[in-house]
Amino acid sequence: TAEFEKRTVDPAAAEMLTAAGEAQILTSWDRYKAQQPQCKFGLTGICCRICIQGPCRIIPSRPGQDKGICGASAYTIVARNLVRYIAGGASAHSDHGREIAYTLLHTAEGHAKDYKITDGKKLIQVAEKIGVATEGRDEIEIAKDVAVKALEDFGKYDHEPCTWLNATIDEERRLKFKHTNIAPTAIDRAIAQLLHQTHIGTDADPVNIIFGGLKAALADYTGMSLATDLTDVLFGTPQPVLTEANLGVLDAEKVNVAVHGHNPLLSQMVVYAARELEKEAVAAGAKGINLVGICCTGNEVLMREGIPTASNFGSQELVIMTGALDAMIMDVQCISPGVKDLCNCFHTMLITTSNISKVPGSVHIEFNETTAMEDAKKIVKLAIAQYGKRRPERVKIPQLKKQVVGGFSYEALIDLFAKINPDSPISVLTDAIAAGEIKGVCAFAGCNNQKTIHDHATITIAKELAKKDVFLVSTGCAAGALAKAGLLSTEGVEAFAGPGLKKFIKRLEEHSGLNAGLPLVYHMGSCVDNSRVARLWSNMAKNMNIPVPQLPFVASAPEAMSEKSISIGSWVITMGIPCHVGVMPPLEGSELVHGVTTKIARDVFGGYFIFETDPEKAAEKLYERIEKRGWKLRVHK
Ligand code: NFS
Ligand code: SF4
Repeated sequence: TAEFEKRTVDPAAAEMLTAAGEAQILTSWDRYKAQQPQCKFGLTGICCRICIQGPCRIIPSRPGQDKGICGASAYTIVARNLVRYIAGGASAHSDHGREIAYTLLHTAEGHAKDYKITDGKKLIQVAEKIGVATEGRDEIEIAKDVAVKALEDFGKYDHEPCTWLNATIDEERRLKFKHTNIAPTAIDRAIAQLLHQTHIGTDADPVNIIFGGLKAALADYTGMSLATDLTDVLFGTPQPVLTEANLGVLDAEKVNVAVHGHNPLLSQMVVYAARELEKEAVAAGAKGINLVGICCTGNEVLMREGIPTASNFGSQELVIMTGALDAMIMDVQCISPGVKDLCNCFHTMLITTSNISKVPGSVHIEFNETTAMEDAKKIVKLAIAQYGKRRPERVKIPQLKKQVVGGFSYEALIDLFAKINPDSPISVLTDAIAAGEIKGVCAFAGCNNQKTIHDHATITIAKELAKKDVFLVSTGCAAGALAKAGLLSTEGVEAFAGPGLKKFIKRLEEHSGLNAGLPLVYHMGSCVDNSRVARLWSNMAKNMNIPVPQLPFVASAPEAMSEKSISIGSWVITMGIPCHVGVMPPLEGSELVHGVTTKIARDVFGGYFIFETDPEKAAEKLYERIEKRGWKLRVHK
C-alpha cells in the first residue's frame, strides 16, 4: 500500500483504494494522474477563453504573444479568471440560501406543510437583527417578513448594502466597505455585474476587477449568512451531539443510504422519512435504515441530527466501493459525476433530486417543497428496494471510524462558555487569549483537492496548531478530514492539545454538563456555516474592543478546491482575517495580481491570502500571524 499512502492519510480510504486498484475500478485519484502534466497556462491563470477568438495563452517573453488577441495583458486575464470563480461560488451558496428563504416564506404562507418553524427563539433574534418588528406579532407573520427581507437581499433596487451584510459587521468594516465600494446592494446584481465587468472589452484594470470580485464575495457572505440563519429557524440551531465518522459507519445489516450535496431542505426530510420507514426496511429483511452523510449536506444533518459522516469530498466514490451503499441521494454541488461509474460497478442507485443537477443514467425524483415528505419517502423506499439487490459477497466495509462530538453552532459555543461566565460568555474565550493560555483561534474550512494528499494537510496543520495552544474550529470537508482522524473527539484533546489548550478545554468540559468529553476541534457546520465562524470573530473583536483585523484569528483552507472555497476565502480576507490556502490557485501568471491578494489586501483590509502548499510551513506561518496579533494585544493592554 506504499503507493496509496501518498494518495490519502485516511486508512479507510486507503483500504478502499487498494480494493479499487485490484478490481481495476478507476477513481478520481487515477483520473488526476491521467491528467498529468496539467497545462502550465491554465495552472498559472494566463489562458483566456472569455471570448471565442481565444483561447489566448500568454508568453510574456514573446512579442505579440505577451497579450491576448484583444490586447488583454496577463494581469487582466489572471484577474478576470480569478474573480469568475468568485461569481461561481457566490451563485452556488446564495442560490442555496434563496431556496431556504423561499421555503421559509412558503412555510409561513402555509404552502409547504411539511416544514415548520422549529426554532422560534432564533427567528426572533434574526428578526431583531435585521429590523423586522416582533412585538406582539405571531411567529408566522414575523417569519414571512424575515423571509421577504432575505429574498429582497437578492434583488433589491435601493443603494443600501445588503441587509444581512450590514446587520452583521461593525462600523469600522461598514466604512471600509463603503470607501472601497465593495458592499453589494443585491446579491444577484453583484454576481451579474461581475460577469459583465469581466466580459471582453469591459474592465482591463486588474485592481478594479479584483474589487468587483470582492463585492461578489461579500454577496457570497450575505447569501450564506441568511442561509444559516433561516436553516436554523426551520430545522433548529445545532447543539452538541455525539456521532461518528468514516466508512466504518456503514452497517452491513442495514439499508445504507447516503445523503450527498448541500441543501438541508432535502436531507433533513430524508432523515424524517427514514425514521418513519424503519419498519419497511425490516420487512425487506434489513435490521433498519442507516443514514450517512457525505460533504456539506452531511454536515447539516450531522450538526442537527447526529447523522454520521461516511466521507468528505475526496473519498466520496469510495463509499460506493464498500458494496454496502444501497442508494446515494444527491442534490446540488460537489457531487463528482464519477460516482455514477462506481454505482455501475455495484448495486448502488444514484438518485438525483434537483432540476439543475442531473447525472445521465441515474434515477431522477424531483424534490419539491410542497410535497417534500412524500418525495423523501419515495426516495427512501427506492433505497429499501435496492437493498435486496445487494451482493453480500461484494460487501467490504473497512472497520474504521472515529467518535465525533459535533454541533457547535455559535449559540452552542456561547452556551458552553456561559456555563463559566453567564454574564459575558465570549469573555471565556477572549480572557483565555488575553492571559496567553490559548494563543488565538484558527478556523479550518474547505475541501479536498487531488493536488494534495487527501486529508493530509488539514490534519497536519490542525495538530501543529493544537500543540501550540491555538483554539480550533472547523466547517465543511475540512471538518470531515478532522472527524475521520479523531480530532473532533476528546481522544484528540489527549493526543494533540498543548498544555494551555488542554487546560482551557478541560475547564469548559468540567462545567459543560454534557455527558461526553469535549473535542479538540469544534465543528461549526457546513460551508455556508462559515457565517457562524464570522459571527464568532465579530463578537470576539467587539468584546475585546478592537477591530477584527487586530484579532489573533486566522483561517485555513488547506485543500481548497471549489469556486465556493475561493469566494469564501475572498470575503474572509475582506473582513480582516489572514487566510491560508494550501493549493496554489491560478494567479502566478501575474505578479501584480498575486501581490494584490497577498500584500495590497493586507494594507487595505488587514486580511490577506497566505499561499503555502507545505503543511508544516503553513502551520508556522499561521502561528506567526496569531502570535504577532496576540502579542500586540497583550503589549497594548
Ligand atoms: Ni464546501 Fe461543501 Fe466540501 Fe468543498 Fe464541496 S462539500 S460547501 S465546497 S468540497 S468543503
Ligand atoms: Fe483572447 Fe481577449 Fe478573447 Fe480573452 S477576451 S480570449 S484575451 S481575445
